[in-house]
Amino acid sequence: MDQASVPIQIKPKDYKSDIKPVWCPGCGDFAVLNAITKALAFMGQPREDVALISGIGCSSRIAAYTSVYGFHGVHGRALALASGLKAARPGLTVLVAGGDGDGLSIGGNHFIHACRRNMDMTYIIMDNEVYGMTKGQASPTTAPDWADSKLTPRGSGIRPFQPAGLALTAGASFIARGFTGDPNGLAKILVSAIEHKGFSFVQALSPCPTFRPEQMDWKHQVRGFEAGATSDPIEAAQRIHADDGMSTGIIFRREYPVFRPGTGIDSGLGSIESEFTK
Ligand SMILES: Cc1ncc(C[n+]2csc(CCOP(=O)(O)OP(=O)(O)O)c2C)c(N)n1
Ligand code: SF4
Repeated sequence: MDQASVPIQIKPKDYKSDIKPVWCPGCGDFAVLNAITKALAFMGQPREDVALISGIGCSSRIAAYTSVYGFHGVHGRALALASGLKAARPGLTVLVAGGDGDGLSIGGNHFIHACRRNMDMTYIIMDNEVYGMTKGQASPTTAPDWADSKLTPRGSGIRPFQPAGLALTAGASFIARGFTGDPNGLAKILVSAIEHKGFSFVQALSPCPTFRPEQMDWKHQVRGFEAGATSDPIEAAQRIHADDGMSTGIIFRREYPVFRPGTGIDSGLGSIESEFTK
């Protein structure tokens, strides 16, 4: 093998930007950043072939901390941005990341439709069961009796979403849960998610020590799913709902038709476009 054909090894740190994260000490989001960079290095993904799109929130700052293409977008609109990007540049590996508030509250509608649309991208929700950036309000994954917020001093009284169950019902073709206390396990999940053809949803349990200090105990509560991934949605639903939300691993993986804009029903946009280029 001559010198020129030796593949250049890209290291995890090469996927990090020079910007120092402003996350609080102990924030789980550091480990998500590490897991993403490890996964990309393991896959040898050229940086110019990857884009990381995010919304707004502490977790969504992640786009600025990597050296791949990035877009730190609008609250709740990361998936809309990412879908447009994937439509325009189908060859890019598109990663999307943000918080549980960003993805399930203001962005909830985009989430369910992204699941059913099944475009080939990987969506990571960094779930800390709180709005961190706006100083600790209840999110759609917060337990109804969490009463440490001034806005909900007696708890919200609202039952939380189960993100994996929501993704399954909405039609996601890859569903997994990882934990930031196990960044290598999370990186492995991310490799499988990126390799999967279709919409991959990864819920990363990512503690917020500032507004949810009790989450530091998650390391004692998290365990692996006993059974591996299933391709049976009914079995997956049973597993998700029988679980307390603390089991990690790939839950569901199945081949569904992948939506590639422009290859399905003719939207008529092509002929409108050609009018302008005459
Ligand atoms: C349209 C709009 N509405 C509200 C906000 C205020 N806002 C900024 S971040 C945020 C929630 C962040 O929580 P989450 O997405 O869970 O991320 P975290 O900060 O916990 O990582 C909100 C409500 C905003 N920036 N834009
Ligand atoms: S407030 Fe919470 S989510 Fe935001 S950076 Fe600090 S620890 Fe992380």
